[in-house]
Amino acid sequence: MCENVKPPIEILFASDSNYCPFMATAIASILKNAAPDDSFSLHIADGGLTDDDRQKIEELKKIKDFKLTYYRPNLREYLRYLRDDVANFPIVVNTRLFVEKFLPETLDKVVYLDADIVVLGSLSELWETELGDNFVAAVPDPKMRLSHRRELGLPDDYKYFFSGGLLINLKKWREERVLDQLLDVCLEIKDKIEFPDQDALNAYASRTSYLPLAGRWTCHPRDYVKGDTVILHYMGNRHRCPNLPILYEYAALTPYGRLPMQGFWYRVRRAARRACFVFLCLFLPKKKWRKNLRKRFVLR
Ligand SMILES: [Mn+2]
Repeated sequence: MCENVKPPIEILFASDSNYCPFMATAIASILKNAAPDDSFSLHIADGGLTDDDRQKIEELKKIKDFKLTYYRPNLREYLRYLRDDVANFPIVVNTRLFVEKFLPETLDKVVYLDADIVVLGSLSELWETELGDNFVAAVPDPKMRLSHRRELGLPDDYKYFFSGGLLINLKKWREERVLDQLLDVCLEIKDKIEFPDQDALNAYASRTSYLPLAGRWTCHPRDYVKGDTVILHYMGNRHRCPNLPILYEYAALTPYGRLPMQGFWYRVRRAARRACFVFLCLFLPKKKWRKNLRKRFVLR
C-alpha cells in the first residue's frame, strides 16, 4: 500500500515569540513551494512562543498538511558556554548546537533553517544530500571578513559558512559526541564571538570538515537568482535587503498577514533610533564605539 511514499523531510526551526511571524513566513513558503510528493515533519524549538503563536502555526496546515512537534530545550545549564550579550542575537539562536539533546533518536539527520528565510522551491534535493562523514553541510559565505575569521583562529583558506541553513548529521553528532567538542570550542572562542552559533560551528568545522553546498541553498537577497535560488536568507540589516517584496509576499500567506517590520509605528521608531544614533555619533570619536552603538540602535 505504502510503496513509493517518500519519508518526510525533517526540518528544525528555533524561535521566540518575536521571531514567530518570520518563522511562520518561512514555513508558509516551504509548504507553498513544495513538490507534490514532498511531505514534512517540522520540529520547533520553542524559545517562548505564546498560545496565539502556536495557533497561527497550526493554521498553516491549510496550505499543506505537516507533522508538528514542539520542544522546550533547557539551555540554562549550558549558559556558561554561551554568550547572550551579542547584540541582535537572542539566546534561542544557540539551540541548533543542542540538537542531539532534544531531537528524537530515531532521526539520523535534520534540515535546520533560520526563521528569517524564504524557501522558493522543494527542499528534497537538500534533504537527500549524501553527508558522508561530515557533521554538517552548509553554504560557504565568501563575504565573511578575513579579520573576523583570523580572530576566530580559522586558516585563511578555510571557507567560512552561513549557519542559517544546515543539513545536520545527527547520527554522527550522537556517535562522536560532537556537542561536547563544540562546547569546548565555544569556551575557547567566547570573547571573539560575533555570530554566536555560526562562529562556533565554523571553528569546529575548520578543525574537522564540513560539506560545502551550492550557493542557492542559502543566499543573501542581494545575490538572488530567479529560478535558481532556493533559500533566501534576509540576514543582517534586513530592512535594507533587496527583494523584500518576496519576503512580504509569503508573510501575507500567514495568519499574521505581515511582519512586524512592515508596521507603521515600527518604522517610525526605527527612524527615531537612527536619528538618535546619528546625533550620538557626533560625540563618539572612536570607530569602535560608533560600531557598538550602531549595533544597539540601528540593527535591531
Ligand atoms: Mn538568520
